[in-house]
Amino acid sequence: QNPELSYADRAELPNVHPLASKLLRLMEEKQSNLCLSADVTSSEELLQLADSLGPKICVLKTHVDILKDYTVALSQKLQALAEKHNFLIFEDRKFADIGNTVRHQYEGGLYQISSWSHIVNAHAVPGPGVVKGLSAVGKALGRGCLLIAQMSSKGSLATGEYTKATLKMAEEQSDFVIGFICGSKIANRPEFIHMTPGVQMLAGGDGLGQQYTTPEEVINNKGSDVIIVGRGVLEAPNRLKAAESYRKSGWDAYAKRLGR
Ligand code: 5FU
Repeated sequence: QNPELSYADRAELPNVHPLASKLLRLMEEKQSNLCLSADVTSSEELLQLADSLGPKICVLKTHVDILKDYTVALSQKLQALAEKHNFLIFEDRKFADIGNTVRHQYEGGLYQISSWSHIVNAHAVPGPGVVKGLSAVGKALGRGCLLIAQMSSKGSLATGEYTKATLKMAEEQSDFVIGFICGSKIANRPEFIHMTPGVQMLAGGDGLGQQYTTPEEVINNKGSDVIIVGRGVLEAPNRLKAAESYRKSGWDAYAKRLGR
């Protein structure tokens, strides 16, 4: 087993994707492996969250199709906040169609996701064409994609051989795939970034199939790189305090994993 590389070391690897490198570098700078899942339904609240919690996070994850009042101006303001606070934007669109369709869904429609989201994700179920279609739009823009190798929800079918096949798909298109949505580290290539949803301070679930693991378990024991936290922060009485405590837990678990 190789000694564990730091995020900063991984940012400098010769074959790392430029976007992954940028993310790894800003994680080290901000001492944050926290991705906020900003699952709110008003643009104003989304912008307020991005501005107030921006300093604590490495990635802001959005579901723009749950907003009741999406406008182009919102995406421009989000980009400005990403610059201001040095985080990346990840639209959790979960593309899952043939290459030609996802190409249009990524570039066009109401949301024009490729124009503002640094990172998107895709299910592996259609086969490699889904990545080819997204890459046809996003590669020239310097964007990157995460493949959904595992899901946090109970009874997920993304397990075993499916997860392995997803890993292979990523390896074959590593000029656009920067990593995975997964429950634990699945790839040995340190260039890939592992991001894990289903994180709260207390293990448990939500009654609709979501399953929660703790930051310590995800980062230190499962070897993932980024914790994705939604309601753990959003439903806290003080969101800023909650974000800081997730940032600290995630970072402490990383330091422990490195033996620092
Ligand atoms: F791919 C996945 C997954 O496997 N589980 C998830 O929970 C994505 N998610 C997203 O992470 C989900 O759509 C929510 O946006 C977020 C988790 O939110 P929570 O409030 O922390 O449960």
